[in-house]
Amino acid sequence: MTQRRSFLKKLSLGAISLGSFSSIAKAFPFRGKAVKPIVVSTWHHGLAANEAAWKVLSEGGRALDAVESGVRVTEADADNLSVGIGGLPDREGHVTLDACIMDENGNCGSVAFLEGIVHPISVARLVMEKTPHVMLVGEGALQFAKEQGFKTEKLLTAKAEKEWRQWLKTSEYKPVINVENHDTIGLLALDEQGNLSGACTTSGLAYKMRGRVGDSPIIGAGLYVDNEVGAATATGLGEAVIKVCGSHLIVELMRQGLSPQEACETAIKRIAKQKNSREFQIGFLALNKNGEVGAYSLQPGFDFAQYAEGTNQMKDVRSFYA
Ligand code: SD4
Repeated sequence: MTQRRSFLKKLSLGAISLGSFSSIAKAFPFRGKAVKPIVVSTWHHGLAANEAAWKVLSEGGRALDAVESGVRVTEADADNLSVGIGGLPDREGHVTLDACIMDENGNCGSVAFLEGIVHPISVARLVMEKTPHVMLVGEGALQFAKEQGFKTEKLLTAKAEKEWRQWLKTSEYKPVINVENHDTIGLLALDEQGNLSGACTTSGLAYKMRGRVGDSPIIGAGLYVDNEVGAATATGLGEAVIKVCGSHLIVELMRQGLSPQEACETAIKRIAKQKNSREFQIGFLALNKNGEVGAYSLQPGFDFAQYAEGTNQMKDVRSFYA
């Protein structure tokens, strides 16, 4: 065979496999009536966040508004030690916040290493809507927030400061499974119109190094939304999630025909191959375009809140390790 003919043959084989891929995409298994609206969010504080999101959705509102309203409840909760105003600080005593948001059109916005602002999710939304960028960090994010009229506040609450001073006595840096990691909120919603959006917000790992950013504000890691397919979000040790582009991975697996549950399990199994995977926690939560939900974690202890068909309830999650 001449070189040219073999090249053409390869091309046509490529076309066949591309063709079959697109037929998989077309046959994308959304069977039956979609469950909508629906909102799901990580951990127990998700119940209160879901209430606010559901209010928007049940009035026919947009998923994007629902996800922002939902996680703002958690950000404003001073008792929550890992999101917003109540967040535990880094090892130097600074509370630094990370958040991102993504809408049904693939637009997204993110802030990281932001200090002095209670609602990083709303700053992230404005990064999405008012700037040509996706992500602003640190000083620049703060400057933008101030320009947009956000008030700055001291974020270290008395409760968080007390915990930090206690930690300083040993300064032992060891994120504890389901203890220091148990409060990031990732919230996904499907609205009445069938559109998906997601939001994720956190103060990150307690006693992290100054400047450390986790997965939560990274589009594709802590959160990803593709309105043709589904959405996913992550909680736990951000470094491990970033290494596999966790949320994007789950959405792409769903695109290939996996259910949200199968996609979360596949992503967790990949993380389980990482070094020391018995010593940290990861939880994934996914929602597809049809309102089907999946969740899976590395270690036991992860749960999520689901509001659908008028009921807001906690759901237990199975884990890879016993
Ligand atoms: C981080 N993923 O900064 C976040 C922490 C977290 O529940 O999820 N806590 O790595």
